[in-house]
Amino acid sequence: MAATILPTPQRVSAQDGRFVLAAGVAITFESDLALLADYLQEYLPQSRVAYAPPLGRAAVVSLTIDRTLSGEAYRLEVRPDGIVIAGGGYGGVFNGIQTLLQLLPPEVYNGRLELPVAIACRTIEDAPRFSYRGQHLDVARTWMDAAQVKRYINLLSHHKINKLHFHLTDDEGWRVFIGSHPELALVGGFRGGDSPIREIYGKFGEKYGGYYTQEELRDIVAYAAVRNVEVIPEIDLPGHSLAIARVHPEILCPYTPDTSASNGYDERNVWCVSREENYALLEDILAEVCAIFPSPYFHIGGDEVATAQWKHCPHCSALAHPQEHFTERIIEILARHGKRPAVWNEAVASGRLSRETRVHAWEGMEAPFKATTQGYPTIVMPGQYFYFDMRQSPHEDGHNWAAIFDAKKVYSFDFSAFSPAQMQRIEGVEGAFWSELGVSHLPGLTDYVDYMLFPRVCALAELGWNGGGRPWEESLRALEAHYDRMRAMGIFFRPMEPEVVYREGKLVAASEALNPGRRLTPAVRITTSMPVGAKTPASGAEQYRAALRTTRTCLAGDWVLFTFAQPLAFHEIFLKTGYVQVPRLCIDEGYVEVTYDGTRFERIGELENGWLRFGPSGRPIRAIRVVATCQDNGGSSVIVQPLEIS
Ligand code: TNX
Repeated sequence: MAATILPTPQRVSAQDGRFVLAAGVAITFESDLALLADYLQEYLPQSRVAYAPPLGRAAVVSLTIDRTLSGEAYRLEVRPDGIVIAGGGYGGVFNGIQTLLQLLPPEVYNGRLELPVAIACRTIEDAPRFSYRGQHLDVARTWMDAAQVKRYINLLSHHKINKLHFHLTDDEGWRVFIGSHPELALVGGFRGGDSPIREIYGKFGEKYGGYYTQEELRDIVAYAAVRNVEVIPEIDLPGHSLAIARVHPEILCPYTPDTSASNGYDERNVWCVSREENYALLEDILAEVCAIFPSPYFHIGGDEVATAQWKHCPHCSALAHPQEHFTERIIEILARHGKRPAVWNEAVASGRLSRETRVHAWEGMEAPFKATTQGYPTIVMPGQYFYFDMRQSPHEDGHNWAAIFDAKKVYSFDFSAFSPAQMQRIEGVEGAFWSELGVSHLPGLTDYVDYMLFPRVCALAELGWNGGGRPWEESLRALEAHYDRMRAMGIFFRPMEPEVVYREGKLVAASEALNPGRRLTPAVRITTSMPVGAKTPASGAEQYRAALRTTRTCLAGDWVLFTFAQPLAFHEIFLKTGYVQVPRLCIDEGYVEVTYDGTRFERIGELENGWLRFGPSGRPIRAIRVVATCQDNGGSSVIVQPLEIS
């Protein structure tokens, strides 16, 4: 089962027996965990939060702290009499809850979970490889309102992502309301129309934009905190500052730019680093933003500074290192407000900035190599693996300057390229979502962002949790088993491209996992002793398309028979009852037989969690029969998946 929890837990040990999660189950908690008890209760609406352990032998899900574990580590025990989630801290308990949700049917994510649910007993001991598992969101180019941002926080948190890098300002918009300078958001939050910021990126002929009030931002922060997500704000400085420069042109270097190519429009977007008043304005801005976000870090940008603007400046041109000069001043301001700086890798190019500075290394593999060698705490995010604004195949939408790649490539990221000393500097990984192209896709809908983020975020989550290195086939299986969960979460995700093969005069498209290059789909008839639902007939499984579902539970002696039209030679057959991702609605106990002559059956193995994977025994087989030995599977039907034959 372990393979289907995403990200993969470190250790899972199966035990005998099962726990039946039934309506009325009590959630008990240690005092610091009240928020999490309420959180879990939202996913288990038929449960009740109990302020004291219930008397007697009532079943409980209990949330506790175990100080011997590290903060985000947890131990999840499913025992016959209840479930215990022990975390090193709040984050650990949260992570344990996410794993528990994944042990339940996907409907747990859309409010349609039906109880009771039987969960096989096991102990999961788990902890993340990296403390920083982040996703960046650019809300400057495409405006996303607070509800959209919260939705992403929630989706990320289900994948144990624990940082949101919130890119709040850029050339195209200023998205945070600053009380001491309201014009920044009121004017600078919009482009086109009567705004001094001209229209761009798929939004033409209308005024476009938006900003967050400080109340909304505090609400986002609190919502994220419940979900173990730290929100790290970014005000991108000293470049990428066109929006604020159009509202306050006096922050630019004092020279008259040549605007003949831009119809008189001043396109300069870099702060003058020599103008003293700029630091007072920045102090006003940063002080307010620091107060909103409790994160110990503040991202101050530093990327892609158009340094030519300083060369034209009578003052800045005299400075040997204008960007460092500026960054050091900003770091001083942040320090006064109790924050440490984070920057894009360009800002530490010379290596002279303090080693307190966290570096987001995006410019190829060289960037994280260099930053870690220099001794900076580093977030690994080279564009060709982590820029989820890149297109996923040549014919899809997205940028392509860093690479064209899908989730498979994200999974393939190889940390062994770093030395042990470098690894010590790596705090974790981050995906980036830059949104220049988002506005062309109905920005009020989240479909485009969903499509670009998922399932690449799933791969990011796996890398951040485990450091990667698993065989692709295993990751793909776990990912495809996760599709139903993403569907239930309402994610408009991009499935992995199917593999297309030419077979028996037809082009056949199939998932790569179901068809690792050599999947067989021999003609088969499926019959069973149990009544089959009209909407879930045997024909779907016979065509290897959909699962069969009965209309009652299984009793001892019930059987399912797969009869092949031709004797079948094979390498491996994966026979699965129950949901793809959880051992529920399966034939809990039973055995599997095959026949070589069509009449005499030989027993070849027992079901485990409703599954059996078996190899050939020399002769082609004519039929497979599964026979139940259990009375009742705790549900109201039995699911039989199409055979996976290679
Ligand atoms: C580079 S990455 C940028 C962004 C763009 C992105 C597009 C970085 C720090 N700067 O401003 O949106 O490329 O992929």
